[in-house]
Amino acid sequence: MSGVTVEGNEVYNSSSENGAIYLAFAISDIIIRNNSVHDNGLSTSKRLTAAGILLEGRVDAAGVTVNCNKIYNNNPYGVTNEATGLLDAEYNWWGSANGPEDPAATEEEDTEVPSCTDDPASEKNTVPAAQLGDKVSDDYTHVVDYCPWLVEMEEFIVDHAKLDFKKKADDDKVRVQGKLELGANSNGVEISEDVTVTVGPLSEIITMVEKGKKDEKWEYKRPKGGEGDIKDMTIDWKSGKFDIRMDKADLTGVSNPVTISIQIGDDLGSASILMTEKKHHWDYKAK
Ligand SMILES: [Ca+2]
Ligand SMILES: [Ca+2]
Ligand SMILES: [Ca+2]
Repeated sequence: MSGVTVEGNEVYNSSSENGAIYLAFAISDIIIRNNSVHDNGLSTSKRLTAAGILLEGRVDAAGVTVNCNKIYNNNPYGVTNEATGLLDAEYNWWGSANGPEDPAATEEEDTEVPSCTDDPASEKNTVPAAQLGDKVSDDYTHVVDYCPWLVEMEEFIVDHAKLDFKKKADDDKVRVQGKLELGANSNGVEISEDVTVTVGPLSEIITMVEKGKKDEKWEYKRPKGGEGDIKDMTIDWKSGKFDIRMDKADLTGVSNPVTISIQIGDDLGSASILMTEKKHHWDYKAK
């Protein structure tokens, strides 16, 4: 089962003796992204490091990526890499703004992260364990590269959302308006950073440009003839207001409540919105 993308799932309440998501045999080209893997109480009868996501020894760790997932409240481990080599587990939310717990310190330097180094094997999260998220099985030969991790925004509120289901294929429309504010732990945002916008099954990465004075307003406009669902998007940093418009979208498979999120670099704002279902559109207005 190589060449697989595991995306948009909620995985919880597993008591597997391996992993809630378990990768076995010599597989490669596996992308695990935008999933919520949480509250799994794994059995330790077979492995003391059973995990929310576990790579067994034969897997090609370099051929697996685990990014932009929420991995929290998994016991005993959030992510375990039993395979040799480096597992890319950057940009996940670990249930704490301080990142995951990295208990194995053998041969590692006592490096506090972030900022992240280019030597993930030697990184050690030295924040006290009580203030950290899920455990990672990161050691010197079975590396879990978890730095940088996602930091949740202080505020992410959706004021208004509308999904329009059109008859024509790939012509659905989306409008989302709301407010965001970076968290106290954030190291800020840069205009050059990737902005990942997710609305239900739709997810797109864009780069925005400054509009007006520096750090006041960011803007994205789809180029003429350009690809992608997002028609335009603005973030007004003075008021914190954001506005997203999509068209040419395919909302097939959308489920209610709808997850809406904006990720800028390592800063993540996310909300789950229960919408009112009408015949040809879904609506949400904050009270
Ligand atoms: Ca480490
Ligand atoms: Ca890294
Ligand atoms: Ca940042």
